[in-house]
This record gives sequence, structure tokens and C-alpha cells, in this order.
Amino acid sequence: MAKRAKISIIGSGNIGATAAHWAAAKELGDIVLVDVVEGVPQGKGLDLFQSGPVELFDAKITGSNSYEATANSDVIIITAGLARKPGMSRDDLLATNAKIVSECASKSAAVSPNAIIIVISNPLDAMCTVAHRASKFPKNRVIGMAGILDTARYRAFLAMELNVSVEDIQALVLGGHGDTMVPLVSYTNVGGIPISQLIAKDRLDEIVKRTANGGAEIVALLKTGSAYYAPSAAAVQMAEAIIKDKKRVLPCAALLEGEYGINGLFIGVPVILGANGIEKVLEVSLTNDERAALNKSAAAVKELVDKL
Ligand code: TXD
Repeated sequence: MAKRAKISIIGSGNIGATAAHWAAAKELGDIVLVDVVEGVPQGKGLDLFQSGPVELFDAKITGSNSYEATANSDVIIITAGLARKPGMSRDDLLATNAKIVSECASKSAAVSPNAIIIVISNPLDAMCTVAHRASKFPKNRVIGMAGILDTARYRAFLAMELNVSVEDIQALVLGGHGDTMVPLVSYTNVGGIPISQLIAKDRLDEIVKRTANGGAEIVALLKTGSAYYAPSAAAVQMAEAIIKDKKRVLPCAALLEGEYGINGLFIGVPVILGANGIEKVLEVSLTNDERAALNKSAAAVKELVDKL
């Protein structure tokens, strides 16, 4: 009889706690919250656990300030680190978050040698490199969450524009998580209808621009932090694909070793996500403009990684 999956979430702030909420609501497995702040993971874990009888999910949900409680996790979600404040770029978080993510990845990997790591902390693509190096896990078991969020923003704006269900919008966003991301208009469709038949190019360009600026738009509104409902939902969708071995085709940050002509960088690409993590990187054909934009995105990621 298969035992319940075990999900450990490192960093119990806005994203970590909300990810625990989404995972519990989907009854994906037992959940351990970890943070450096005394009491926060324990309090949020206990509170979420107590919502079980109301929301009718069965899950052991606990919090800890150390890593023993995370032993033998199936999935580790790393959200620890500083979030942006208005005026800050994701890149401003590099030095501080590299130290934090390195510690979280090595300590959690040490007690869960077979886990799959989902990285959320920013600057995302560079933090994937940090987690990959620190965990010493194979590349299929270190995955960055950004593309699903960026695609979700893009799909949400399109659903709003066309007044159609979000369920019928398929889209693909490539590249680094940031202003250089590459929404692939040619791969976007609504119920199979190419988007270019439904929205004029200039309007579509505005929506693509708003998507690339999606994170900053929320930071400017919130002022004290960054987005967390959609980022955490995206990470939990990845965890679900892994735990249920769904073989989902989703845009995730994966270590490319020659795919798309990129070598040695984590970049957002379409992957097949299942029980073994990234089971395959899917190479799609790109227009010259799309390839140029992807290379520009890769160059921006490389610049950050070189600073590590
Ligand atoms: O798409 C994406 N990948 C991004 C990621 C989308 C939105 C925000 N993204 C980034 O996630 C954001 O820029 C931050 O770098 C992380 C976490 O964002 P969040 O909004 O959750 O930040 P919080 O609320 O400040 O929570 C961070 C928690 C906080 O409770 C700290 O005490 C904890 O991290 N923290 C640690 N936990 C464990 N171990 C260590 N060393 C540690 N340091 C801080």
C-alpha cells in the first residue's frame, strides 16, 4: 500500500505558507514547514492542520526550525529568502538569497537524498544553479518554478481580454524568469484557435508586456512584498505532477546541456514532469525572433550566474 507523499516547504513566509495551504487543500500528502523564525512554521502548520476537519483533508502538517523533521521527503519546495520591495529588481536579491538557498538546499538534501527539489526563491534561474550545486542532486531532480507562473499570468490576461474560461487557454512562456521572459505567441491558443486570430497584434503585444512586468506590477501594489497566491499555486501544480506521476507538459526552469543551443544554465523550457522530476526537455521550433529573445534571456541569466 503506497504511503502518503511527504512535502517539505523551506521558508514559511507568504509563498511557503500559501503553498502549504494549496497542497493541503489538494490532499497531496503530509507537509512539513521549515523556517528560521521560531514558532512561525510551527504556528502556521498547526493552524493549517486544524482547518482539516473543515476542509476535509487528511494530512499531517507540522512546522520546525530544523531539518530532521523533513527527513525522507518526496518533494522539497525552497521558498526561503528575501522578497523584492518596490524599486528592487530580482537581481538585487542575488547575494543574500544565494547564501540562504545554498544552506536550505544542502541541509534538506542531506536528510532527503531521493527528493525532488522545486526552487522558488529569486532570482529564480540563478537560485536553481545554487540549489543544484548545493544539493549535488542530478539535474532531473532540481526544478525551478517560474514558467508556470508567467504562463498563468499570460493566460489570465488573455482570459480577461476574451472573456473566456481560463481552462481553454493554452500558452507557453520560455526563458528566464524576469523581464526577458519569452511568451510564445505562436504557441498560444484558445480551444485550439490560434490567438492571433482572436486578438490584434498590437493588443497582444500589450498583454505580453504586462505579463513580463507581472511581478513588478504586484510588488508596486503590495509595497511590502511580492506575489504569493499564483507563485505558490504554480509550485504546487509541479509537486502534484511529481507526486501523482502525471507526466504533465509544463514550462519549468531546467538545466539545459545543449538543448535550445544553451549549455550549463537553468532556463524556462517545456518539460515532461513526473515521478522522476524532469523526465524530458521538449525542444520546440522557434522563429528567429523567438530564438533571439531566448538567447537574450539566457545571457541575462548567465550574467547573474557568473556573479555567484
Ligand atoms: O516565480 C517565482 N519564482 C517568484 C519567487 C515569484 C514570487 C516571489 N518569489 C521569491 O520567493 C521572492 O522573491 C523570495 O525570494 C521568495 C519568497 O518570497 P515570499 O513572499 O514567501 O517571502 P517571505 O514572505 O519574506 O518569506 C520568506 C521566508 C521568511 O519567513 C524567512 O524567515 C524565511 O523565508 N527564511 C528562511 N527559512 C529557512 N532558512 C533560511 N535560511 C531562511 N532565511 C529566510
